[in-house]
Amino acid sequence: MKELNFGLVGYKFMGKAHSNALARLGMFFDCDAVVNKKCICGRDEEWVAQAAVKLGWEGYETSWEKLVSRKDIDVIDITAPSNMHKSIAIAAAENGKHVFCEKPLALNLADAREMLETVKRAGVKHQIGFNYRFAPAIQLAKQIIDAGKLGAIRHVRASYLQDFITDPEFPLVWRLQKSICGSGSLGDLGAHFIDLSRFLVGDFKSVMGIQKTFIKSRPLVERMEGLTANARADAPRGEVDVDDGTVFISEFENGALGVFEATRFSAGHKNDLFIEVSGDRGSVRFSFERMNELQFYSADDEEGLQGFRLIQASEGGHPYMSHWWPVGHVIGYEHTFVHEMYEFVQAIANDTPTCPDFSDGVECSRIIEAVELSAQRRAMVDIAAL
Ligand code: SOE
Repeated sequence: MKELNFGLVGYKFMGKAHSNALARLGMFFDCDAVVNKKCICGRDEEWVAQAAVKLGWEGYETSWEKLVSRKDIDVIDITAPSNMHKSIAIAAAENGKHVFCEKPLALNLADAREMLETVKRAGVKHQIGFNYRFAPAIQLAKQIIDAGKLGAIRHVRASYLQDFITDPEFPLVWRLQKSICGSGSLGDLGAHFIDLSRFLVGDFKSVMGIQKTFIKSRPLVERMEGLTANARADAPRGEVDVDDGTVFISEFENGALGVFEATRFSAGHKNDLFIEVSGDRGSVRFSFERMNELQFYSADDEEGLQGFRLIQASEGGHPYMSHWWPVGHVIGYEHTFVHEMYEFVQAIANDTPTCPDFSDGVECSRIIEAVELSAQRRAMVDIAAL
């Protein structure tokens, strides 16, 4: 059987999620290629050496340039901060490696487009980490919509709410610095519901948004792990130059209307991704905090018995579930990463298209940039103009 040697760049939050996904793949899925966790890469030798052992990688590198040029590596998986995506992805593709890249694809639309052009020219497979597409309940929502059960789609409403930076003394982590992350709550959180909306409903036509930075300066960070971080008591402060919160409205190519909210200032909401799609014959509702469930309303149900029904979307032959536990044994956040990796590995092994690929990353960056532009101009922006 074909073997695929992976090289992973990054070993923190997303590095862990991807390492776990690759480790679970062979255990639970019958893939058409064997995945080898060949080499993990990070700048700090002490930390990356520890990560290699803990996350189960055969070896490590401290230079991504070296990693992407290694002959024994077939796939480069990028989980480093966003400002690293472009150089690594382009170098990887030019070295003939298939590329998986975390979202958002790049710091801006121009860079995202350059990445797409490069992977296409190189003829390598490319995929972007919109992991929430791979929750079985979202896949079920897609099946329901594609089967026409909602009728004509009229509305999308989505929000992604977190609260990890509400404390003004929370440090200036890389997610709050434009030169490293490109965009704040919109690019980090909004990217997910922009992608889900495109997946479920179709392309955006126009957008109009407002963005706000509530806390404009924060102490410089000493250490960060996942979404927690600390700063020294006497730490100097730096400027926050991305949005803490963004709201926007949109029109879709199919005529539907959208309402969206991304923020890290919604106290009490830890990782609350919500999306609802309404048509003239029904609605579907998904909340990540109850990710094994999908709510579905159908106007075709018998009169007097109509109402939202709660579907346990991790039963009944729902997408991906037959690979896991006996019926009724629910799954979690980390499984979405296993599912996306499964699709990526199968696409490489069988030379079939990947999805979502870098063109979906470009489309997402296009909408992010359109929302930013509209917030600056205080006006509606047509997506076609970008
Ligand atoms: C941080 O806000 C973050 O980890 C995002 O970067 C992820 O994409 C999201 O899934 C969870 O929150």
